[in-house]
Amino acid sequence: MRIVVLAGGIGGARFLRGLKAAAPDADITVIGNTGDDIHLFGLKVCPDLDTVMYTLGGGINEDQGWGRADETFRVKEELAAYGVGPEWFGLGDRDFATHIVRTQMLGAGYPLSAVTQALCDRWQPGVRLLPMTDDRIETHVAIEEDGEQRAVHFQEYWVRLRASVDAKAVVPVGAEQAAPAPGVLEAVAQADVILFPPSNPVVSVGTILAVPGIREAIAEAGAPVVGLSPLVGDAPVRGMADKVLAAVGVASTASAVAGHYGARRRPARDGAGAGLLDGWLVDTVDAGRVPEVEAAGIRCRAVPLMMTDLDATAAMAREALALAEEVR
Ligand code: GDP
Ligand code: FO1
Ligand code: CA
Repeated sequence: MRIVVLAGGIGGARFLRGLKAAAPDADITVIGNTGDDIHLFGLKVCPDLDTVMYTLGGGINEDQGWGRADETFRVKEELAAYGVGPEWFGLGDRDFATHIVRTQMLGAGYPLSAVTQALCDRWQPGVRLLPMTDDRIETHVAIEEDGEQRAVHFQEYWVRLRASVDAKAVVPVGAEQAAPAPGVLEAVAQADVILFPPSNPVVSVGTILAVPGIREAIAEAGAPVVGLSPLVGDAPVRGMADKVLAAVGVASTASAVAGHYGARRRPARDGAGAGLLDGWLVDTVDAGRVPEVEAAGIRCRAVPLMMTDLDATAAMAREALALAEEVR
C-alpha cells in the first residue's frame, strides 16, 4: 500500500511513528513542510524536515519533540560571547552538524530534495521524506507590536514571542513562485491513501497546500483523503494552531478545521464541495462535532486522538486507514 502523508513537525512526526507501526509493510512518502525554514549564522535550518527525520530515525529529543537527544549548546554560547544572535533560537551542537552538511550541499548545487535524501541516508527514517518544494518559501506572520504593524518570521512569532500576540495574517512568502519538489506530484497521483496527520492546519499542512499544484493534485487524486484533528476539546494539544487559525478566519474546533479543508467532490456522495477531505477523525471528547462535519459532506468518526504512546498512536493510524477504506 502506498501512503502519502503531508507533515509538519512534532504532530506529523509522532503520527508517522504510529503509522509505521500500524502499517509496517506500507510504502510511505512524507511531503514535509519547509515554510518553517530559517537561515541563521549562514546556515539553512529546516525544523520540520529535521523533526520528522530525527523522530523516525531515533535521534530526537523525546521530551522536547524537536532538536537532538543528548544535546549541548557550546557553539551557541560561543556565538553569544561574540554578541551574535538570535539568542532566542536554540540550535544545539549536534543539530548544527546537520545544518552545516545541508548548507554545504546546497552551496555545491544540490537541491534540497537531494540533500534531504542524503541526510536520511544516515537516519534511515523508514519513509521517503520529500520537502514540499526545492524552492525557498518562508512563512511570515503579520503582528502588531508596540502599536506598530510588522511581519516577523514564523520562528520569531512562535519561539521569541511564543504566539503571545495575535496573528493578523499568515503569509507563505515565495509560495506563488514555488514548484513541488521532484516526486511530490507523482507520489500523490500514485497513492492508495492520502493522510493529513494532526499537523498544524495553517502553518504546516496549509503551507504545503500553498505550493502551486499540490492542492490540485490532492483534490484530483484517485486515493481517499483522510485527516486527523490536531484540535482536541476546541484547543490545540500543543502549539499555536488557535492563533494562526484565527488569522485565517477559522474557529478553533475540530469541525471548523475539517470545514476549512473542505469536502472533496466525489460523485458517490451528496452535498460535497470542491475541497480536499473524504474522511475526518475527531477525538472522542469532540464526538458532538461529528454531525457538523458529516453535514459538510465529510465522513467523520470520533476516536481517541491523543498520541500518548506508540500503541495509542498506531491505533489512530489504523482508524484513519479504516476510514479511508470506508470512503474509497
Ligand atoms: P509542529 O511543526 O512541530 O508545530 O508540528 P505539526 O504541525 O506537525 O503538528 C502540530 C499540531 O500537532 C498542533 O496543532 C497540536 O495540536 C497537534 N498535536 C500534538 N500532539 C497531538 C496529539 O497527541 N493529538 C492530536 N490530535 N494532535 C496533536
Ligand atoms: N522550538 C522552540 O520552541 N524553541 C527553540 O529554540 C527551537 C529551536 C529549534 C531548533 C531546531 C529545530 O529543528 C527546531 C527548533 N524548534 C524550536 C522547533 C521549531 O520552532 C519548529 O518550527 C516547530 O515545528 C514549530 O512549528
Ligand atoms: Ca513546524
